[in-house]
Amino acid sequence: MLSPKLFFELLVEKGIDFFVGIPDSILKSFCAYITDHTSKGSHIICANEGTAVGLAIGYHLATNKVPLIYMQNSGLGNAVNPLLSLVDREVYSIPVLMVIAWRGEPGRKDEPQHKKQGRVMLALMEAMEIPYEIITGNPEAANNAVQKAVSYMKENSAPFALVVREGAFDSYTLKDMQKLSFPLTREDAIKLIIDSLCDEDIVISTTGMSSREVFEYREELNHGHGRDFLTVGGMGHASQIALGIASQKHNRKVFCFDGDGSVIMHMGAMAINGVQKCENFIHIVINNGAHGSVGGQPTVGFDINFRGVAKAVGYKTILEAETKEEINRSMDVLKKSKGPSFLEIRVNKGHRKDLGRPTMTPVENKNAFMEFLK
Ligand SMILES: Cc1ncc(C[n+]2csc(CCOP(=O)(O)OP(=O)(O)O)c2C)c(N)n1
Repeated sequence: MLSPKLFFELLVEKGIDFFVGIPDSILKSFCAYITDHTSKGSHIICANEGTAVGLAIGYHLATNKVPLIYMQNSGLGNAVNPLLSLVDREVYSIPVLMVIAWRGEPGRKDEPQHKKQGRVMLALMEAMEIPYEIITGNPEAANNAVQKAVSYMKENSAPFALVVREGAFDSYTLKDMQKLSFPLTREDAIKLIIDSLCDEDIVISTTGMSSREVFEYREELNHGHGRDFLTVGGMGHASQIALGIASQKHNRKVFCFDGDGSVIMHMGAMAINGVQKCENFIHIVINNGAHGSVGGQPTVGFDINFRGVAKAVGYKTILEAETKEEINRSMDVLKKSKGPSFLEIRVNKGHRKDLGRPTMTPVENKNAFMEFLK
């Protein structure tokens, strides 16, 4: 296996010492190593993979050096536009080194939302005419791949990708882990909210552990799974899915369980949520200040004022909670008030080690959910 330290040093040796991206579980150890071994200004965890490309372009323009952009392959979609319409050789011809985690690689077990993306991943790179090497965990091969990437970028002033296989990196645990002391975890908060919902209430949950926790709690309660739409992929889009439903089902309350990282990823959605004035739309952001589902890398969730944003864009009822009592009180208010409403719940990082995964397929989930909406 490849040591994150060795890989990091290989890059730095070649003058690549500016890192931007969005964390991912396959790159967990590499991301953690970067976080622990770079100064604040040389590692920026971005809003989404597209904005990461923007930052990388700016860095190159200012320094004439090659930036590194890391991402999960599901984030490639966010990055395609700036890659093809700015970075590309036929436009500004910017050398950037992409490190892309290969979820859903054919032949490996993975979740439904990763399978297609994993299968078409290399074809996508080829269609974009971005050359790549695969990082398997063999240190010598990694060295050669980095060497090849650097030579290519130098000669062509164009992007190159290193596609990282699951299990390629040795484990490295984030040292710079911010300790939080909120009374609840995300799962505690989710359970309290679900306990206070009525039978007809609609739930849209965000990508990652949130949806898995919703699924497990419904299982435990014997509620079936029709009341929830699990946004298993498409990180950052849960609130717009919720808004789309709320705008058509005026007599049902629609609760979106969002994450800080997910909201930040497509924060513009909040502006649309605020301005649409859907009275039955309730946006609950469970803020743990981290990309908790993929290794706990920080977000700017505790550095920004989510409630201030909600107010500025026109949400009507805006609440915050940390304790069980505050959540219960907030839910009582939300049930009575006219939306769009916003509740921020601050929680600790972390999840149960034995947390399962949805046992229904996405299509089964969709069918049960559409039946519930009727
Ligand atoms: C476009 C895209 N980029 C990256 C990922 C990988 N990913 C899955 S969950 C997650 C973190 C979500 O963070 P947040 O919304 O704060 O929720 P938390 O996991 O902390 O509960 C990330 C980065 C993804 N699924 N899709």
